[in-house]
Amino acid sequence: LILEEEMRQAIANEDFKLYYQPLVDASTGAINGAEALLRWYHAERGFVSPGEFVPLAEENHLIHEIGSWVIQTVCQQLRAWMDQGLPMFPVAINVSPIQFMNEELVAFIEEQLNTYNIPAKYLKLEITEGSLLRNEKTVLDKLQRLSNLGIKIAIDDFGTGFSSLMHLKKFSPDIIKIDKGFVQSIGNEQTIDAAITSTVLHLAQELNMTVIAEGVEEHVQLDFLRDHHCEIIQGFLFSKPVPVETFEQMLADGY
Ligand code: G
Ligand code: G
Ligand code: MN
Ligand code: NA
Repeated sequence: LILEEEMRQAIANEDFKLYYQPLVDASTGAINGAEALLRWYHAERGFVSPGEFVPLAEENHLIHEIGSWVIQTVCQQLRAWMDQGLPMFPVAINVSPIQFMNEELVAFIEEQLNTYNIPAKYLKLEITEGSLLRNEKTVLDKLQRLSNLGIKIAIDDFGTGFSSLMHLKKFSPDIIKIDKGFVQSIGNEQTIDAAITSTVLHLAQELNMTVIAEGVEEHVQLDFLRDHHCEIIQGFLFSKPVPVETFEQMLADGY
């Protein structure tokens, strides 16, 4: 059992790290973005998965503090890359539905962009359909303000939530991340998953939205996605989430 106190300690000790998973241009294989993912290294337990501690942090509301650390750390990292003169690309951050309850969220993000002098187009926010379920009006208002700043919004795990298509109508995201559950079944005789994937790709083209296919592990999936004009892919076929040093090495090696 992870205790709230341990999480507070981890924040204070900076035991949290961000890993980066490359996003790749489906046709060229070049890195054209990254998703920042939290990792917690615990002295006794080893790595604790965010799948385990994020739900707890949402319950005890430490997600506000952890989430702010993620936003600041990504802005700081983007600034370091810009200062190194690297060719730039957007980095995506996962934002919990609980963070949208915070009235300071939009102002905090804007402040961090200003502090590190980061163009808003380099920051993407990934929200889940769950974010759109509660206090709909205030969440939509925050998303609109973020969008007005020039920040791109992605719907994460698309298709696994409740009333996915209704959410597309109420809130037009820039990006749809089709859930890895659908993508992973392509090529494994799960014709319904392939049909859902191609339908989402077609729908997104009609609506002028970008699709990111996550969970791409096999060549047969990549081929299918290319054939259906998916532009961006993410998955173990290309790379797992890696520490920043490894990610920078991949960039330097010309991936
Ligand atoms: O990286 P991994 O596959 O272990 O992620 C498990 C879950 O934790 C995913 O749903 C992912 O979106 C979530 N997660 C990872 N990093 C963050 C983060 O910085 N903030 C939030 N809210 N969720 C995260
Ligand atoms: O919920 P969210 O989409 O934010 O979760 C992102 C997590 O998905 C990443 O942290 C990573 O651990 C996991 N992931 C990314 N690519 C793959 C993949 O190809 N296969 C599997 N099984 N998991 C993946
Ligand atoms: Mn995500
Ligand atoms: Na996802």
